[in-house]
Amino acid sequence: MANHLFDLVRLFDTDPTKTFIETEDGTLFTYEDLFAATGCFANALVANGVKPGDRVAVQVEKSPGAIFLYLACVRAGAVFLPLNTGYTLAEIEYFLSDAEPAMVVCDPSRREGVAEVAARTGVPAVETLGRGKDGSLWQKAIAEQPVFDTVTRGADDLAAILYTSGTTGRSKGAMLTHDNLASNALTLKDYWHFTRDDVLLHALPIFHTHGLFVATNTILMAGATMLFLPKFDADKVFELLPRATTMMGVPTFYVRLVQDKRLTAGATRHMRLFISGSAPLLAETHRAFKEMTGQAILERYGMTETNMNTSNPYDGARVAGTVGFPLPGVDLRVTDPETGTEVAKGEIGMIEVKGPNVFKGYWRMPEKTAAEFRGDGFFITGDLGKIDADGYVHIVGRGKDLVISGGYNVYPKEVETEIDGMVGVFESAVIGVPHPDFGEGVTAVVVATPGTRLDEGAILAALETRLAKFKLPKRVIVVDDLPRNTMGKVQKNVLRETYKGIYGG
Ligand code: MCA
Ligand code: AMP
Repeated sequence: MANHLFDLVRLFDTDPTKTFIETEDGTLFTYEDLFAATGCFANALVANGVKPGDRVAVQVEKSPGAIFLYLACVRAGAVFLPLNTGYTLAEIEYFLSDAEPAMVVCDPSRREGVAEVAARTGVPAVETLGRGKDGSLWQKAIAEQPVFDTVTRGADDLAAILYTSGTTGRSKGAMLTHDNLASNALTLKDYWHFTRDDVLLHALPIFHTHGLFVATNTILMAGATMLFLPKFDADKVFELLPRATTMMGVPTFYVRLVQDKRLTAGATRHMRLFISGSAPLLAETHRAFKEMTGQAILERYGMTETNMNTSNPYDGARVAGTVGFPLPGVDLRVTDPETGTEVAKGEIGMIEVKGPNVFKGYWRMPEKTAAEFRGDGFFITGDLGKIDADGYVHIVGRGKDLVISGGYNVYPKEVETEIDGMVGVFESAVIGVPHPDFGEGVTAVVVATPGTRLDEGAILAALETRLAKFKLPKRVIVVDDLPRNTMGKVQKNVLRETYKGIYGG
């Protein structure tokens, strides 16, 4: 039967013993293993109540099993809903109540807490999946047959929901269809010249677009191999690099690599491609990498809602500080944010995109969805940019109040809401300022209520139970008052200027 996305993964028919994933300890999973394991997992999902269209929420450590679970959801016609492993139970509770999944899968160590949240939010099934073949879902999958009648799914059916925070209010679930994922992966495979001979050094997390769709789906389409590291670790990267042909990373990966003496032309000569995205790659990092290795990092630009929109060319100049050209099939324009009219070439405005890569809308939020699309179907990204005379897209800023720290998005509003709710806090403003490792460092500027003394450590300790670690401010600065304009609005640009040097570099 036809399954729009899974039908594109064909290698288990033609070259079943080809390695799909090799883990750190040298364990190999072939394309044949992928087919069998996804069949077993899909049978286990169905046997435990998952029906086509149901959401399956997954907060597990990075492992081949987690990838098999993603593909099993695709095969079973379910909607995969991955969650950052850093999210606290308080954060998980919102996702479960909003998405109403039929099953939540968590790490065995978190079972107790997640089961309580699942009970409160009415999620009927709780399963666990560990890094090895441990956890209740693995056990159930092992007991199942690998033969599974893959469920029919069309181009427009949902394959995944990825939550992305909003500048106001709660996180929104971006609904991604089979064709959103399939079309983008096929485009990237061709644009970046991925073939079966490629070996991707995979050190990204797999609960976001970058590590899951850009990396894994592209590899699947090419029938190539991934060397799977649990996380970015420079020692391990240098150990595995000789066996890789390509690597994808967020700018922090490259910032760390250029500080390492092991990064040389010799160590990277066999590599055909280094790709960066998720946050701006500083031109100085691009130049340093080129000087040390002779290789020009290829920078591309995307969003959870849109997959990848633009890329520097494979052949041709990869220009530092730009994100390249719109990908084939993607329409990109720059408009006046107020009126929506296209601005002249070279002028700065709002980046808008349209194409098969663009999501179907936010889960159960028709008004929010409508507000972010123009009448002619273009999606308003919230990124400010321009197109230069040679056609390269530059991202020059953000029209949205967002901090990107080490490739993770942090919405100031969410952190401010938590801080403002604390006893003794009058108000707060959360900003991003330059950070030598993470690109931007989340920073809180806080005003105490009269007669109260605030303590940085106490604020951080209280936040820790509520928010994932990457969202925690690297510094909390207590001030007497916040700068405001004549309209009474907090001037975050003034704060960013005042504190721009606090992390050095
Ligand atoms: C870890 N910490 C962080 C971050 N990561 N703090 C702020 N920002 C972060 N990104 C915390 C840790 O909890 C720890 O806290 C302290 O900082 C230092 O940790 P360290 O060991 O240095 O960090 P790490 O474990 O090496 O992680 C850094 C990392 C990682 C490798 C950059 O964050 C990462 O893999 N980021 C990739 C994110 C990503 O894949 N984004 C793609 C989103 P403590 O010391 O208190 O314990 S998809 C997307 O954006 C779109 C679609 C796109 O275009 O791709
Ligand atoms: P996310 O919500 O995690 O999908 O993050 C998407 C946002 O990351 C985009 O809207 C951009 O602001 C930012 N982004 C992704 N890639 C790049 C890049 N190469 N340069 C600058 N910003 C980027």
